[in-house]
Amino acid sequence: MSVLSNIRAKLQNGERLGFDDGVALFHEPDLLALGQLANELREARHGDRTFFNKNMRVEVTNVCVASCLFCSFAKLEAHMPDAHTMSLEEAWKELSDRMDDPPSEIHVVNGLHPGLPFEYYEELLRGYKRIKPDVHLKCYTAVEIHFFAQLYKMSVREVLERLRAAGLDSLPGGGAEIFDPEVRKKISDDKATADEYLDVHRIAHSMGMKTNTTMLFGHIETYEHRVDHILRVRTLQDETGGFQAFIPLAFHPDGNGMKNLPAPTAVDDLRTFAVSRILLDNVPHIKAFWVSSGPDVAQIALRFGCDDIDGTIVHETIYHSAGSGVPQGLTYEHLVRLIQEAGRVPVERDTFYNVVKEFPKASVGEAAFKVRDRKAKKHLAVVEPVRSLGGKEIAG
Ligand code: V47
Repeated sequence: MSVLSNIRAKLQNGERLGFDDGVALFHEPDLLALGQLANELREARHGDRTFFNKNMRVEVTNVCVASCLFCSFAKLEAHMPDAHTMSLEEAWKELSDRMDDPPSEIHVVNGLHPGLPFEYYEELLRGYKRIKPDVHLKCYTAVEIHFFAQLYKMSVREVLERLRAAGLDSLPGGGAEIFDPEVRKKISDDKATADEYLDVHRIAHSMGMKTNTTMLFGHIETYEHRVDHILRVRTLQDETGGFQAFIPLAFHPDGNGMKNLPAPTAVDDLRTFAVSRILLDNVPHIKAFWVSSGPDVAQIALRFGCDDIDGTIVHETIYHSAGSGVPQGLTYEHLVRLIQEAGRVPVERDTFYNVVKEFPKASVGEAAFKVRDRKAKKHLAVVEPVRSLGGKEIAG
């Protein structure tokens, strides 16, 4: 029996996959067969539905006391030339400027700034809720929450309670990196450990908060480390049930302490999405973050286990500092088209996966042709008169 048929048989018998199965899946040479298995599991949960939301990213400060090897975004100290901390007014303006087509979710991720008062973070949330009371605030990673607890001498629960009273709705998944202690020590020594990161999520879940979690892959870790990471997520999820989505993040090497490493390839991205879906039998959503994998790979990922694609994201900077050449945001229409052309049903969701709007499934190619038709008509409406005026041929 091949490795994959063996694993398929285990799943059919309701057996749970273990560490060795996970490693074997990463070594499976037949990428399409691996993707097929992940796709079956994805379709069993979600059919063709593919979720996305209208979100906005804000990074209010890149000042950071941690020195993660993979990070091209953080500047160590506030006086350094590219260090930047937004005033509350600047941060709020990011939302008030977009109130003609507002996001349903704001995702805030920051550096670990040693010099701001805790009230800054509370007031940031209050201000966003004043501007848009129903906006969902998915703010501050578990690493930030752990840092706040240390810096402001509170327990993690107190930090979360105060932030929740100020408007915090859920936690994003950033800061997980790789849980294995040896790898973590090498790439991310001076911030929350894996246990501390997971503990913040455990406490948030116990307070009834939903959270996401991530894995940074494609740097110095091995397949074994990835499996270990995914299984630690699965174990906590067994305990709490509070994770909504798992997001594998492909490492970007530009401008950081691991710049000599190659970025993971598309095949590695797809394999990692697929194995995540297969192993994480208790996390409802596997999210492709198109900023990290690129829109093209994220689109294919929708057939390799992913059922969610993040998001319309206005204003991303972490990946752009690390050399990502993709746009800073995708329009709503672009995302819908990307999902439809993958043969899926686009579903705009809120942060808790309630349906905001469900689109029809387009026949393959239809979505592409529609957009091209519309754009071509617009283009020809401009080009044709110019042609007839000058009588000159226009290139193309
Ligand atoms: O924690 C930083 C990662 C994360 C690099 O919760 C890098 O819905 C690759 O967590 N190459 C922030 N990755 C982004 C994040 C996230 C993204 C989308 C959705 C959600 C969610 C969360 O980005 C950081 C870190 O792990 N990161 N630098 C880099 N050079």
